[in-house]
Amino acid sequence: MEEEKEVMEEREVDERVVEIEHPLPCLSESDTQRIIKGRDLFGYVGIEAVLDQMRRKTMKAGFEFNIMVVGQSGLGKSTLVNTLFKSKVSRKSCTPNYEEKISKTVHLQSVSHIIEEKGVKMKLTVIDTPGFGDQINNENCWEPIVQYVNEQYEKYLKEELNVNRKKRIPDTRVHCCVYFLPATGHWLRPIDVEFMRRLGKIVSIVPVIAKADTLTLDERLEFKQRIRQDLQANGIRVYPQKEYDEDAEDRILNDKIRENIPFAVVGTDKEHQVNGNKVLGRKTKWGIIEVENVAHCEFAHLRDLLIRSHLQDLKDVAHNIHYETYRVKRLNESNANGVALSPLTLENGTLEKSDTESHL
Ligand SMILES: Nc1nc2c(ncn2[C@@H]2O[C@H](COP(=O)(O)OP(=O)(O)OP(=O)(O)O)[C@@H](O)[C@H]2O)c(=O)[nH]1
Ligand SMILES: [Mg+2]
Repeated sequence: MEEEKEVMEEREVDERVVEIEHPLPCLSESDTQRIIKGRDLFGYVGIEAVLDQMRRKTMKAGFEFNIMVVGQSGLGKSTLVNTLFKSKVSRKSCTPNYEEKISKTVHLQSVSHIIEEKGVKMKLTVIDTPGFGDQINNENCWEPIVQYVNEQYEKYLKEELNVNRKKRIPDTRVHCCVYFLPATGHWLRPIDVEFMRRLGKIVSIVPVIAKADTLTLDERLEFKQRIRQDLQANGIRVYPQKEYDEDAEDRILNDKIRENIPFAVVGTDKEHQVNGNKVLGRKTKWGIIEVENVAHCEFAHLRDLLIRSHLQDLKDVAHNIHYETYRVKRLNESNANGVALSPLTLENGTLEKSDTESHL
């Protein structure tokens, strides 16, 4: 009897859980009138168990996450990625020899690692962009990056168009591009504006202020404000974009993130003892900057956005918005030309051709 009572109580709790309060986004208007709510069911059905099924499937298959880092040499890109994933997923820079230094152009390097935590496997690919913005003349230095992003969309599209499609198409598309702004305390430079204006149309960009420990709190606040103004004035789209908020709840959450962007971050690969606890930090003459302490810097906000709260959304936006825009454009092009898929050119995927002229 006792047991039965417990089961009954459990069911009552479950019923409240399965109750559908809002119409599901995938249901049409007429469907919504036929929703049978939890309290109208004769008993426990078990629909919610689908979440466990999804979880088991994802755990078995694992998932891919591809993150690109862009910014001048020495801004702490590799250090930050290593701090984000608490592992050595990106090699820190070693001083290049003179030859390498003068012949430097932007060339992309991607490195993949499998990271496993509590049975969940993630194939993380870090795409580094050494050489970006390091030249005296940085004209068109974003071109190899635009090309790389589009090439990955093209690869995916070709796989999708195959008659015999793979069960799972390997996903090399860039899910997120973290753009490193030097902590100058001034405003966006022309190269920042040009890069983000172009790339913001084809990929999710998350701008960050690098090495924020070099700014005072007032300087940081002012710099952040100025950058937000510059982003708006130049029509630059950064993640999370307002137009892709799915509902009011999303909007409230994302508005908070938008008010706080760009995150002023500090990276490190060292642990230090603070009050008997090990913390990730940078030791200075004046004390330890605790990287994950929100009172010290905004690294934790960035980590939460990229990994803990929006990782799946970044992948969804890459697939449903950016890849979709590319796919439609390419298929329209080939329909107009009457060929299967015309060769990929640099302009493919960038929305406005006039954009190719440089303002640097
Ligand atoms: N003060 C400060 N120094 C940092 C920070 N992050 C990294 N550094 C240091 O800056 C130097 C360069 O860091 P990297 O992570 O190699 O920089 P990178 O942007 O990957 O450089 P490249 O690979 O050459 O493009 C290293 O000595 C780091 O220890 C930070 O947040 N604050
Ligand atoms: Mg590096």
